[in-house]
Amino acid sequence: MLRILLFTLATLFAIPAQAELHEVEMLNRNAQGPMPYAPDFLRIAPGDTVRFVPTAKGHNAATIDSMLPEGATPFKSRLGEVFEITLTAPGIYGIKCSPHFAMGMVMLIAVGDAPLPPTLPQDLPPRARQRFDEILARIPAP
Ligand SMILES: [Cu+2]
Repeated sequence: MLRILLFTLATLFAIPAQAELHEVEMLNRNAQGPMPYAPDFLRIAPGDTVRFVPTAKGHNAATIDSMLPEGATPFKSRLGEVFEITLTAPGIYGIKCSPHFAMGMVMLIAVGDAPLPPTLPQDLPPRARQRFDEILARIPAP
């Protein structure tokens, strides 16, 4: 009995926390308005994976250069394809749909307990800035 208990404890401590998979739909419209990611905000653990699903055609997911954490690798998925990315570098990632950036198709991903950005970069299209402002006003601080 003791051996079983010790084995169980050793197994529990040997396995790191299970990395999670988070799904984001890419849509043409929902209650948030046109061209949304759903959800448009995720807070995930370092090592978790985000799967972008093209529920509607013609969308993708790409990092925004001015909203990429230090040490993070930029990415850009192909239009209309399911895309999975594992994020390890902590921080706040701004994500855009390449063809619909100007229409405000953006989302935020917080990896780890990174604080939310106090200001947004200057180079955002007005509608992207507006949607980021809406997201930031809605979500709780870490
Ligand atoms: Cu799009």
